[in-house]
Amino acid sequence: MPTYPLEPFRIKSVESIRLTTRAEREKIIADAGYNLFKVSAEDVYIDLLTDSGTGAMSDTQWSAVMHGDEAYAGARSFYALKQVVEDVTGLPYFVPTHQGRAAENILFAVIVKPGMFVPSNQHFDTTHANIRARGGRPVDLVIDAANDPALRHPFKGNMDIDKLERFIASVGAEHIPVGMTTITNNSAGGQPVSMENLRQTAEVYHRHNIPFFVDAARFAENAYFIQQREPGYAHKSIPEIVRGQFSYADGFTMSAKKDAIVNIGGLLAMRDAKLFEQVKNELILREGFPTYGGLAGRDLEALAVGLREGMNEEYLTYRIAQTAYLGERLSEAGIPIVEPPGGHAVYIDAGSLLAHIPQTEFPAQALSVALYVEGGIRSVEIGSVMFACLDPETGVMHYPKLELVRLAIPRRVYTQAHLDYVAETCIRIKAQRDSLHGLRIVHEPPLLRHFVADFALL
Ligand code: P70
Repeated sequence: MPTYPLEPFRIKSVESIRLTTRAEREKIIADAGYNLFKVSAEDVYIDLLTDSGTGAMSDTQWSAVMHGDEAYAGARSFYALKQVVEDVTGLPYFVPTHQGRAAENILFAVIVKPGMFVPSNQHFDTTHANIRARGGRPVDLVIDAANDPALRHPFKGNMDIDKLERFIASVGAEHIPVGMTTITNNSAGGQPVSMENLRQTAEVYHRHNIPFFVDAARFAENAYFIQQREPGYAHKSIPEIVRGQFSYADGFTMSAKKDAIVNIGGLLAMRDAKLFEQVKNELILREGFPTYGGLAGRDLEALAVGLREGMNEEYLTYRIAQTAYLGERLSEAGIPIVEPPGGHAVYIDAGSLLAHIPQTEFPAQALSVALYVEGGIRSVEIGSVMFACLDPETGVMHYPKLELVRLAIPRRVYTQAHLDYVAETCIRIKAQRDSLHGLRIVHEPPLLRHFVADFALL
């Protein structure tokens, strides 16, 4: 039996949750067009839709909120955040944004022109869509191991350096305004990227004069995996490893709603002073004055505290072990998951669990609907609903390699009993998996369809 880690905190404030009946849930999900994003949070018992903005802030963060300086320009809270961003990342220029996708929007608005390519290990959904929204082409060059859910690899999020070299040679560096890497890789299991791989990726980009930006949403969890798994890092502190990760980057986008444990916030940072000028102009147009971005002064304060708290080693030890606990409970019951369990989430390999449902009928969506009906658990599909897309040039539909259901664990929110309930619900679904059917889409928008599409059961 896997062991549950000891929590390095106690609970000061609680929020009620309610378990509905199965009959209620069947009606709720049908009314929501079988799309979990359209279900009211009140009708969800355990909400594993996302680890984004759903964490429990600490008493230190809540007290920082009261110190928020709401001045339009030059607020004290901005300077508090500036100090922390410089200390934690070492990058000299940054702007706050209201969340990660706003940072992406500003960066790509300034540097991506139609027809250009932006390679990464693997872009997540909003990054993918923001590149496409500017007429650019996102390209994923993760190592092949990432596409084999059962394979255990310590750094399954790594960029494939040979693929990257070949890709740059084939399209020409002049058509690549920026190269990226996502830490950890959220599209395929929340898997980490090694320090060595970050170094090599930076070396390749820089040899071709391509600026290297990190998508740093889960920078602290990635650093913890480096400490635990990469030779030479066991005795280094998390802040040292974090600085090391950022030392290779020319900039980063960050959704601070993840590892910085705030309910709203993002960052866009860079080393280049000229780029910073362009970014500030775009920011003023879209988000707000550069000392607040799209945030209130109190949000800046909570973020300044959260950036450091997210790197606390006792917290990270608990956090990663909590995810591993859920992953191990599922694997020992024979439920296929992306191995090893990732940082922020356990990803069920729905393509293999529901092998009787073809990719065109969305097996991972079918599983996420079943989790809701069976147990009031909300998960998210990371498969063809999220990532299948029509190639605008060839008219051919591209399907992702994996059909996953992600159980994302909000930070400092759920207990062992909650996760045991999740595991037991998954086990009951496995026992009746042959009775599950696929779905078809009855309505969808052109970009980021998973958020709003309607489905019908087949
Ligand atoms: C998630 C959320 C957001 C994200 C990310 C990476 C690596 C940028 C962003 C955008 C999105 C989501 C997905 C499914 C359900 C709910 C929410 N990821 N880069 O849960 O940041 O959301 O702040 O604009 O993971 O993984 P932001």
